[in-house]
Amino acid sequence: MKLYFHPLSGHSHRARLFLSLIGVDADIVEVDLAKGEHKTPAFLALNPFGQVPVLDDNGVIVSDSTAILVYLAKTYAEKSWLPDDAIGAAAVQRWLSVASGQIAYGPCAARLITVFGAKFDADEVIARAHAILALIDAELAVRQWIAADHPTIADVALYSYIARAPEGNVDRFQYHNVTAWLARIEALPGFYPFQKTPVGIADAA
Ligand SMILES: N[C@@H](CCC(=O)N[C@@H](CS)C(=O)NCC(=O)O)C(=O)O
Repeated sequence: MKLYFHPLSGHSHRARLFLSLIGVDADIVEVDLAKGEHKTPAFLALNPFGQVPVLDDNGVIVSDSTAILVYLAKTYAEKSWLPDDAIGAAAVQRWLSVASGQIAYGPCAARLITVFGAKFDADEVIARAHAILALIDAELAVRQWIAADHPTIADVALYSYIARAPEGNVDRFQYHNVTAWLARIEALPGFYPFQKTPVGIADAA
């Protein structure tokens, strides 16, 4: 199995974190985004969207971080990571949508400004980040994990960009339930950290 990956990509980190949590080995293939390797014909043949991450499981090609989490959960993980029943699966999907929506347009976008020089309106994306963090903080006031009474791929999908939100000048330290939940994820056996970048506000949790 191969994971096409970039070390500063939170989308890539989600996939790598889950592989590690479920104890599945993969060859990590670093894609040089700065050199445009993700837009070469060879890479576009793997993922026409020209983005990392991409998983190649012995010829089964899966792109998109949350699709990769679903594929890995269904193929290699205990069912608890992605429950089969309608209510449990819908609860997880609810938060995978947030990972691809409000998180991508909030804390992920804020970090793209400071880490990759993206030309977004910082005030706008930081405000979006606070809106979704406040909502998640309220959800976590009444339970330990975001989509169930145990960890699921929804927690994995949300983790990376929330953990590194301060790099995008998003002060997440006021969200105490979020801080406790991040620590619970970091305490899971097999946790794999997301590389830090020395930008944004100090990591003073
Ligand atoms: N929806 C995709 C988004 C992936 C994504 O935005 N990847 C970024 C790196 S974090 C990328 O490859 N950007 C290069 C580009 O879009 O040209 C996913 O969840 O995997």
